[in-house]
Amino acid sequence: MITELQKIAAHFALEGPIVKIASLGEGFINDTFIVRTEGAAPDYILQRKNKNIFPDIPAMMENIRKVTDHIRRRVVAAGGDPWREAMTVVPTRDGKLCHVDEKGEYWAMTIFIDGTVAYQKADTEELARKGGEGIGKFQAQLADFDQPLAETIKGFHNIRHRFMQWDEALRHDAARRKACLSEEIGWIENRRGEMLDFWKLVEEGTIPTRVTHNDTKINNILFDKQGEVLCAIDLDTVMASTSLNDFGDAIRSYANTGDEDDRNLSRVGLSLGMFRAYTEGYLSQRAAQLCPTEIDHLAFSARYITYEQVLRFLMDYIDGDTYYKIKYPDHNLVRTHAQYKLLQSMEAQYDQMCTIVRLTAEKYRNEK
Ligand code: GN1
Ligand code: MG
Repeated sequence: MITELQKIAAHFALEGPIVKIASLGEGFINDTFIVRTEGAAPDYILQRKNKNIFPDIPAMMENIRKVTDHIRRRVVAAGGDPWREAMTVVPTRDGKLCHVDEKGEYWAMTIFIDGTVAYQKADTEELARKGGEGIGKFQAQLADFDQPLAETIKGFHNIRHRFMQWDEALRHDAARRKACLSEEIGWIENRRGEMLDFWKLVEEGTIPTRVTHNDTKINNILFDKQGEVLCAIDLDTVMASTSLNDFGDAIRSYANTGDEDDRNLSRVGLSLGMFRAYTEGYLSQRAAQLCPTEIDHLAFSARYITYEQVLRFLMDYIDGDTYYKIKYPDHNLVRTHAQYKLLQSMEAQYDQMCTIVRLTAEKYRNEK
């Protein structure tokens, strides 16, 4: 396997000879490796991109290149370190953004940023605040980005599209699991209307479409050893969407007192302290740029994305676990229950969440 990986890595424009390649991380979607090189040359991240999930990987890499180039220019203009505060895509020796191997698998490479820390979970409010600043900064750096971006995954955070997939999944009932899931299916159906009402605001343009990361959980932010944000990573899903989705997805991950797949539901819930901290960090960067309708729906976006995640995990369970990697047979169902518990906790604390957003937005707007 290693020699095969070395052969693949050698297709890219590396600056030094390879010393070692090792597997890295546990993403649900791609396979990730670190390529260590000799001497002063940087190390690299090599990824086999999941072609079942991303139908057009060259277009996805083109998105990533455009966005990271733009961020790099902004970092340089602000006097920052472009090698640490921006991702750098490494092309193949013949100038392509990905390499296709004999088996038809797609590989891509970026420069590995060393001396960094990534967190699976935000343990402190300070960290949540920094993470909010990180995504706020990412969006702010891209506020003047005006190039077209490919839609990497069709309808990714578009609940109307998700309902089409959902209805189809229920019709097929591929794994014959539907009969035992009437309660869980009810959780989805009961909220269909309110989720579509929110999405209509995006469809009609009342909520604007901007450049978004679309997977803003905490482990997609790199911090330096001092705890300062360096940059957002895992840009596979960079697309045009509503900024609110990035906020909501972050809250789903940062403010959960338990794990995404916690079996112990009593651990799962929304921490208002973490919500406040993330909101503070995020709005410190974005309050002046977001329109009033966006601010008004910020708290709802956390419910929207968490609901969507309940739907996606449950739909994958119904489909027979074809999308997310699972570690045990009912992993997707456990994830569904844990995310639903989080959603309920958000619903119960929704008024407080709205108040926090309103007061924080006022504070940062008045500071401007
Ligand atoms: C997937 O692979 P990872 O952990 O970066 C998924 C996200 C989900 C997340 C759930 C392309 O992200 O949308 O929120 O799992 N990414 C894709 O943890 O579907
Ligand atoms: Mg991801």
